[in-house]
Amino acid sequence: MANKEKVIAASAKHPRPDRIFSYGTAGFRMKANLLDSVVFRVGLLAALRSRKLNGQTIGVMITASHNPPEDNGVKLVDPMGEMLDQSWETYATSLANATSDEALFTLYEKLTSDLKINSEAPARVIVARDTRTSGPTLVASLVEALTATGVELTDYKILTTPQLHYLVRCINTKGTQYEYGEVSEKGYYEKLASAFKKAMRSKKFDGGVVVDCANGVGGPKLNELIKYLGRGEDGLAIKVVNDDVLNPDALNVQCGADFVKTNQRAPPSVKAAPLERCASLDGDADRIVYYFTDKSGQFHLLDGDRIATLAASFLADLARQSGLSGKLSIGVVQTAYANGSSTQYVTEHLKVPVVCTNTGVKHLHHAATRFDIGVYFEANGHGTVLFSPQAIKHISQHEPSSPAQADALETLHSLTDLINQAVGDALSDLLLVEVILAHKGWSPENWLATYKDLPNRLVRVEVKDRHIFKAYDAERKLESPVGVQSLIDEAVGKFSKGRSFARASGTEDAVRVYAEAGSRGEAEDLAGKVASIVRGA
Ligand code: G16
Repeated sequence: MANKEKVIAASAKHPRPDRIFSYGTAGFRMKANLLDSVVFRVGLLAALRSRKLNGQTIGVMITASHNPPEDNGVKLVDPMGEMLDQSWETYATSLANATSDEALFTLYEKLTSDLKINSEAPARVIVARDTRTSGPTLVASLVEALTATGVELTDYKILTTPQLHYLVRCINTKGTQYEYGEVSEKGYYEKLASAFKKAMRSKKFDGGVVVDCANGVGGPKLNELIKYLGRGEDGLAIKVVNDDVLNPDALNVQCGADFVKTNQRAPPSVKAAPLERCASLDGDADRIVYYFTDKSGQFHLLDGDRIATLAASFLADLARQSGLSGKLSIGVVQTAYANGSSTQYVTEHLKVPVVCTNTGVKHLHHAATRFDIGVYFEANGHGTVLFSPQAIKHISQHEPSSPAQADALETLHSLTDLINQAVGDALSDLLLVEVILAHKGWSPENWLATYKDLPNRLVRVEVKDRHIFKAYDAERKLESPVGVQSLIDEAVGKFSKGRSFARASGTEDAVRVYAEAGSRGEAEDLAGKVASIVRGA
């Protein structure tokens, strides 16, 4: 039984502001000065979660990813490195909203008994944070909750979100048949670098890649990774830009994956030659988008949909070439934001099934586990590829019947190590894209030519109360406010190849509107019309 006095006294130092909190798309996100009590209470939940799982290590990541520098956030990572089990999100929300320190402790005890948690079981938590200035104070709040509840804590200081997920998975699989890697940041770099070199073998890169790190944690971590990749004559030349983590106000400002995806243009700070490959990470390095300008100076975005289609086609080819295609089911998971042309390309050209889920990697990840090779990416660049235990077994045990089969199998095998199996990881995805382009001998223009995106527009609409917007059908339709969906349907009906939806963001205080149509002008027009329907509601 937790020490009542200790928990209540510690909680009293972290008073809850007068507002309602909810565990959103990626945990709790808001202005950092509102988060103190939330992080303390997340510490209590982490203690419960670890004890419920008999002392398996739970991760806590303090980050607000793509959000502005003054925001912060907190999310929990489950033992295999995946997002917190969704059934526990409601407990997180209830703890965050408990009205007094006593009520908080009563709820903590109620959860202990309702969830049949052995309060004598050990509890272990690891924590990391991004580069925001509010991070250390929030970690201190977490530590107080963990100390009051007798949890063993390791603070990994500054890491990318995917590095924390990696460590959680490594710790919990150590000594088992699913051992994932060495439990250290160095182990992470070594694993990626060794898989990258194996995947490349004699293949050559055509030029280098410019990587915009959003002035976030991805900058120093990519610089570190580069040391492990080596830069022999045939190595990949990575030019790192926007890696200023000393100026906290620069984070995600006029740069980063979200800026590029939303504005459909390169950050002004990224200077690249025509046809040079460019990529942008987000503030905690779990998203990546590619882009380039052509010889006429026109900008072209190669977003998460493009990475998904590139990866799916490459993996399907490798499965075929290694003689495993009959044994491995391949699928792609997308959200409503996926460009209609990408979905059509996957189903009609690649002949691979597509599943559509709600926004949030937790939803996509879950759906991807249903395939032997599950490729999941959000259009915003957040995603990865999951290999089922069955797939890993087939890939490891298959006897190739020709040198070509052996070659394909070796590449496939190296990709199971190169691709982060815990969560979408911008650094791992960067290397994956580079490997695929090198194998295919493709320029970004070849990649772009695989299909033609429908012109689209993403708009952020600020409303009084975004919570009144309730979506269904993988967030492609609104059930409330009543009547809004029929207005949207009516607007969409007036455009050729029109498609649009509105949904409340789970990370920002806004409603997002997505629209695509036959021409750029029509997509803009449709987005504007749906945005005003949302404002009117
Ligand atoms: C988070 C989630 C993503 C989601 C994004 C936007 O990304 O991890 O899955 O796509 O928020 O979500 P929403 O539209 O609900 O605001 P990140 O990179 O900010 O952690």
